Amino acid sequence: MLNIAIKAARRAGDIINQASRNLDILNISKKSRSDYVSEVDRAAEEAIIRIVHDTYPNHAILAEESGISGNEENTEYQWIIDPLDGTTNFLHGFPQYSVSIALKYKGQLNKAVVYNPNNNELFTASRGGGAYLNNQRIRVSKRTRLEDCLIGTGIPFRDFTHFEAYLMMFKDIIPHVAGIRRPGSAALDLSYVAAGRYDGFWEIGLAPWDMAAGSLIIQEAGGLIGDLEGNDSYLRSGQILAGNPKIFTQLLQIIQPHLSEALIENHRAALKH
Ligand code: 2AM
Ligand code: CA
Repeated sequence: MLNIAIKAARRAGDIINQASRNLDILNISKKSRSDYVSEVDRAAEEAIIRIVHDTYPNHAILAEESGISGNEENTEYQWIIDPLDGTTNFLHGFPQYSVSIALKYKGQLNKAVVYNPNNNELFTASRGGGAYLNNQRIRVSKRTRLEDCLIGTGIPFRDFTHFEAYLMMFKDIIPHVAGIRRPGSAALDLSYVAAGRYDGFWEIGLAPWDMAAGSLIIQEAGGLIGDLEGNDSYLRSGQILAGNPKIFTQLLQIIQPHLSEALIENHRAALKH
């Protein structure tokens, strides 16, 4: 099943690479403010779904552009697909975007692929089988002092409900760390935590397809991932904190005082589901 996910991610990557050579002739539409979709997102998604369905016609699918498809009744196998994570970067020719494909089995993430078609980096994981970058085992960083750490984040761009709380976290984290980065593809950000390039990451307002694959890759690389209270509602709440175990705990302590009522309520509602 991981092989099918890899095949689908590479095919989508080929479509994206080809289109990146002719960005000026692309058809682009806006889903909402600051939220763009191009014909490339759609073509890449169709290619992925076709490859998955050719082999597993009975599986359920949740994909960013087409939503739920396939056999919705199948509660055992569900594919979670983001055909192009970082569309805004892609449209600007800014080479930081990826294809993200995860497979849930009986409600648990089981396989994951994040593929960067710009540099051919392929991050993969299978539950219990470890995490890999281009077939080499990866692990989260060993840094323990926050002041030595490089931390990734995502700045709100569409939904500003939690903007004030986010800015308070940002303000409080900056003086404690070596540096902050905001590259713009959450799936790659999470993979970078797994590879030890970042020591931690946080964001508010992500969708399940942004996080599903990256979160298994982090866990299989020995990292921790949770919502901003450290619990496991993140795939539903969209609030996410990740890191090596030591840094996860230290970031949690800085973030906790800034959790607004709205964020706590959002997280409680997600836990109830
Ligand atoms: P997308 O390209 O699949 O929509 C990071 O903040 C996440 O938000 C990205 O993974 C990206 O996923 C999404 N995103 C959408 N529009 C964005 C924008 N204008 N700036 C940054 N991230 C954006
Ligand atoms: Ca995305």
